[in-house]
Parts: sequence; C-alpha cells; structure tokens
Amino acid sequence: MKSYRFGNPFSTGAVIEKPVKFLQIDELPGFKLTKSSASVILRYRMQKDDIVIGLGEQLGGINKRGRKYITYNTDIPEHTPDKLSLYGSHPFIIIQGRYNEGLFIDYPGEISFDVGFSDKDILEITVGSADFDLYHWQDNRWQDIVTSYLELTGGVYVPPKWAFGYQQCRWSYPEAKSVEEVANKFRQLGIPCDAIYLDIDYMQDYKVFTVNEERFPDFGRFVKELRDKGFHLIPIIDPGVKIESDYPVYEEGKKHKYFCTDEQGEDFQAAVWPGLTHLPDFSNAATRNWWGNLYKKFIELGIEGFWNDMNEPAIFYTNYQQQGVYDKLQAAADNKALDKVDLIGLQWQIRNFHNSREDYQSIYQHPERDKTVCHDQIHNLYGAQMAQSFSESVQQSYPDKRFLIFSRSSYSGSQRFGGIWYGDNKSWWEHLELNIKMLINCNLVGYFYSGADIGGFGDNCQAELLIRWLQLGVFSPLFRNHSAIHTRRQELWEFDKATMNQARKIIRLRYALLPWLYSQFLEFASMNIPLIQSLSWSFSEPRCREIEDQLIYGGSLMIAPVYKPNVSGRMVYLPQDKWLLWWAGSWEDRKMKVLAAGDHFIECPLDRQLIFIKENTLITMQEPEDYVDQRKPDTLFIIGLVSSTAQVKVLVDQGKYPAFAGMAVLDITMVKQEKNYEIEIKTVNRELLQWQQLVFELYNDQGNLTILHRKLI
Ligand code: MIG
Repeated sequence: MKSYRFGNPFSTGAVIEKPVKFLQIDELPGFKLTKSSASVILRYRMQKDDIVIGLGEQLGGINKRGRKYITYNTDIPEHTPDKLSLYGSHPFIIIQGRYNEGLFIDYPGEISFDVGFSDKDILEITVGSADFDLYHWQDNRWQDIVTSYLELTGGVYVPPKWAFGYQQCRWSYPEAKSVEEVANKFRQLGIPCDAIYLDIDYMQDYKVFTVNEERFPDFGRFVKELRDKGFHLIPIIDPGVKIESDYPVYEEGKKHKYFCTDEQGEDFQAAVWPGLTHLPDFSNAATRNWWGNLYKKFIELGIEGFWNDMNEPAIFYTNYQQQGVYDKLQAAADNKALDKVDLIGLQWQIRNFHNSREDYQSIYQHPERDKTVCHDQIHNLYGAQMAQSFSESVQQSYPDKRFLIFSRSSYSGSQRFGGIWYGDNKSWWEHLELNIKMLINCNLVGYFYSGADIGGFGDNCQAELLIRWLQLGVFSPLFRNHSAIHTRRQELWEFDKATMNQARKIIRLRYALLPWLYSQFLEFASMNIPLIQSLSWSFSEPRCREIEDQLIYGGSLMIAPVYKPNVSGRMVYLPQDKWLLWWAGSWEDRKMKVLAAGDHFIECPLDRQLIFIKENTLITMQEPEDYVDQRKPDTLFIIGLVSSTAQVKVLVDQGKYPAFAGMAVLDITMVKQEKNYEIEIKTVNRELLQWQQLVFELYNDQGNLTILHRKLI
C-alpha cells in the first residue's frame, strides 16, 4: 500500500496511525489524474471482465459496475434505484481484474464514483476537493486489500453478546405500559427476545437526554424491572438540541460553544423533531467529550445500549428554507391562477427544503477554537464523530465494559466505534433482496454489526414477507424488527397464529445457533476478515463472482434466502465439492442431506429455510433460551459433514472490553478414520465454559449419520 497526500487535508481520524510518509502525487500508476483547485478526477480503464466492489452502504449490486454513486450522507426514506447516496459513506473501492487495485479516498465530503455509467469501460472518480489523502493498493490478493483497509482504519467494533439476540422496535412504544405489554407478550408466547427500543416519544418534547416523566414514571426502576425479565431497553438519541432556555443540555452547549455555527459565528439553527435546534459540533474534542458524557445519565440507570439516529445530520427545514417556501406560496396566492405560477419551481421548493445542500453549505464547524471548516467539506463525518464521542467517553468512564451502540450515519473508520442499521427501508420484497447485498457490502467495510429493519420500516408488511425476512435475519448480526408510525403493526403476534408459530421457530433457531454465530463474529473480527462474505471471497470459480443472492456466514455456512413471494423453492449454486443441506424448519429437526457441487433447484416452502454447511467444517448449537445466557444449557451439539478433517473453535468472551481479553475457548479437531472419528478436545479457561455434554452429529460423504457423546472435562 502507498499513501498519497493531496494539498492540505482535514484530519478525519479514519486512519488510526498515519503512515509516516505521504508521497506527493503527480501520477498514480494505472490512473489518469486531472487536478484543479477544487477537485481531482481519477480515471481508470476497466477491462471487460473486471469486477468493481466496495463503497459500503450503497444501492446497486455487489459488483458496482454500470452505475453512479455519490458519497454524501443523506437522510433518505425512499431507497429506490434512482438514489445515489444513502446514510453512510465508505469511499473504499476495489477493482478485481488482471491486477487488483484498491483505493481508499479519505475525504469526508462529496465524491462521485462513476463505475462505467457514462462510459461503460471507464471508472471515473471525482473528488470534490483538492485536499485529501489517498491510499492505494496494487496487485495484492483483493481479499488482503480488504483486511489491510480494516487494519488501517482501526478494526471492527464488537458488541456485547446479548446484542445478538432478537430485538423489537416500533415507532413508538410511547409509554411504560406499551413497553411492558410487549415484553410480557414475548415471555408469555415463549418467543425469545433480548431488547426493546424506545423511539423518539419517550423524550420530553423531543429533548435529547430527557425522559417524559408522566409516561415513564420512575424510569430507573422501569429499566431494572425489564432487565430482571431479560430485556435491555434501548433509547434513541438524536443530535439536534432543542433551543429552550433552562433546558440544561441547551444551556451548557450554548455557554461552552459546543454547537455548529453559521458563517457569522452564531449558533446554527436547524429544525428537527423538537422544532428549532442547535447541532453539536462533533468535530471538536471538547464537544465530543461533553456529549459522550451525557449518555452516562442513562447508563447509571442501567441502560447498556443506544441507537444514534438523524445524524447525517437530518434537517427538516431552516428559517432560510422556510422563507423560500413562503415566498413561493405567497406568489402563488397573489396570482390566484396556477397557470401563471412557476408550478415546477413551487413543487421543487416544497419538496427540497429539507436536507438541503444549501443549508449544509452554510453550517460551520470548529475542530479547534480558532479553526473553522465549512460543514459541507466534512459532512460525512458527522455521525461517525457522534459515535466516536460515545466510544471515547465510555472507554474513559467504564474502561472494561462493552455497550451496544449503532448509528444511522457513518464514515470509514467509524466501524471501530459501533455498528449501523440501514435506515428507512420498506416492507417490499425488493428490500429483502437488497438486504442480502447490504450485509455483504457493509461487511466489506467492517460493519459486521449491522442489519436492516426486519419486515421493513415504511409501508405495510405482509405475513409471508415477514417470515422470509426473519429467515434471512437469523444470519444478520443486528436482528431487529422495526416499523414506522402509521404502518401495520409488525410484532409477531399481530399476524395469524400459523405465522406467529413459524416466526417463533425461526427466532428459536437463531438462539440455537447464537453461540456459534457470535463466536464466528469474534473470530473474524480478530482477523479483520469480513464475517459475511460473497461466495467469491473463498471460491475462485468465475461463476461465484456473479452470485449476489447467496451469502457465506463465518467459516462454514452458506445461506440461500428466499426473497420472492409465492415461490416454493429457488435455484442455488454450490461451489466446489460437497455441502450438507439443512432444510431447516426448527432447531430440533436436524435431518441433513449431502449435496454435490453444481446448480440445484431446491424446494423451500415457507416453513423451511436453506442452510448449507461446508464440507469439513463444523457448527455448534445449543437449546434456545428466552434471552441470551438465561440458563446456559449444558449440552453442546457439534454438527458437520466430515470426510477428512475438521475443526471448530467456540469462543466465549467475558463481555468485557477489549473483547478478546480473558476469552475462554473450546477447540475441537476431528479426523475421519475409515470407520470412526478421532476427536481431540482442547480448552482454555475451562471453568468459564458452561457445557458439560458434547453431542456430535457427524455425516460422512454418503450422508450416513453417526452420533457420538463426550463429556467435557
Ligand atoms: O424522521 O425516530 O430511521 O428508525 O423510527 C424519522 C423516528 C426519524 C428515522 C429512523 C427511524 C425512526 C424514526 N426516525
């Protein structure tokens, strides 16, 4: 990798240790460079078969060719194919071809990536500034470029284990009673669940870090009562601070100059949920320190998880935009004849007054007292630095504890501070399909802990869609059902009985697999290798480069989700050798079948999902609990198709920070002999492993099952 510096860049913090030496750049091998005072253009001629991957949270496929993308974090409730930006920016791209090339453009403003759209053979990257750092990899294995990028940007956030449980959200559960009802429903119906969310209505007048005391009397006790039942309560945090005298957050922020300003240095005003607010200036270390410590108020009450919303930052309107609308409407009213009015202009004005680029260009940030930078130039850092503020603060105050934290907006590097969710998707089959690609694309830039709103946020979810989405959700590290106000309710019991029973089985399957799913997370995070991968990550057959609707989880599983309505099966491609097909309907029903490589049409009615275990790997399972580590079952099932040798490591962490400290390990290796299996079991910190009984369910390549029992000593 080589590092290049253009001009005098803003320090984004994306890269943890700056390489000592930046090269001055006049040419970049393989690229044509065009520099001006305000932009730099990089052009690259792609070969016909080159594949371009990366860019993290973006629409389009895994192969990014044929489209345009723009990095400019946007609060965007319609993820339709015409959109060029979503909530996060990850300007990291790889060209896989005769030579593999990787680029990370560390610039937190607008960059456009035209990947063979204007000219099908040309990749044209336009950086909207002449000041940025560029990291270039050449001729490495492309997988190594990904790992190198993750190392460069500081590795991967690891959530606490309970954050792998099922989670229920709704906009909103507005008072204690509705949260309690949901919690009780889960336990009565025997549906596992670990977390319930508070959306904006828990606050007093949408004032961040307040709780409405009428709707949530004795909030601290409420949090503890829920914890006793095995639920974490997770409040939403929005950055906009309501302008209201005597509101402490506002008063402190104003007094210490913690807010973003306008050009004249006055605190910038932007309207969001609370009405007019000020936006904290997270580029400033003092602001970050102040803000990060505000979460403590909740942490001291027993809260262990947060979700940061609206941090692109979203702006409903500003006084300036509002005036523009009034003027246009006034002109229309004065005319009293719509044909004399600039209708298109009027519509445009009304449609575009929120999240307006003009507003972002009028906000100023002050990373230091006497330093000013226009927000537009560092726009994509806003949510990342908000996450950084939380992360820095808890590391200081609770140095050995891990929290759940995820954000809507993000930038390269913030994958070490927390996870993300994919924002306001819809209850559309198209968005279930998009979810598969999003998991793969976001894992490529280190957001292992991420996921979509299961069932879809906007629009109304139908029973079949919910079931298929939950089936994919089993393999989504963030496994959260969320839906918007005014949409059909999406809690499982709001559907028919059969749907609810099926949903329960799917969620119990997740909990059965959870120790393995989580252990794989730890292992892959420690290696800086994406946890969720496209098939091409480990299978070099050309076919695999085109498969975008199957995914690999960890070292052993391939998932082929059904993402279309009214179908009873799908095509699946199995690369290289043999696979064990688990036609999974419930965790207890574990009859498996050996399949050979190649194309298969596989039946998959609604009560089944397709899970494939790779030959000579092992997965582990245990009896599902109502919530993570409720009873700690003492039997561990170890399952696989073993034709020569196989190994599995089960990692059990102590929930401490850093994640890998003091870990317990169960390490199983096995060799297939002619008639039997030779099993070797090693442990580290045995006393921290809950299991006493090991049950092996081993298939040979003919599909014959052998069951073996061992005691763990
Ligand atoms: O303007 O807090 O993406 O998850 O439920 C909408 C209300 C604000 C957007 C988030 C969504 C959340 C909603 N928020």
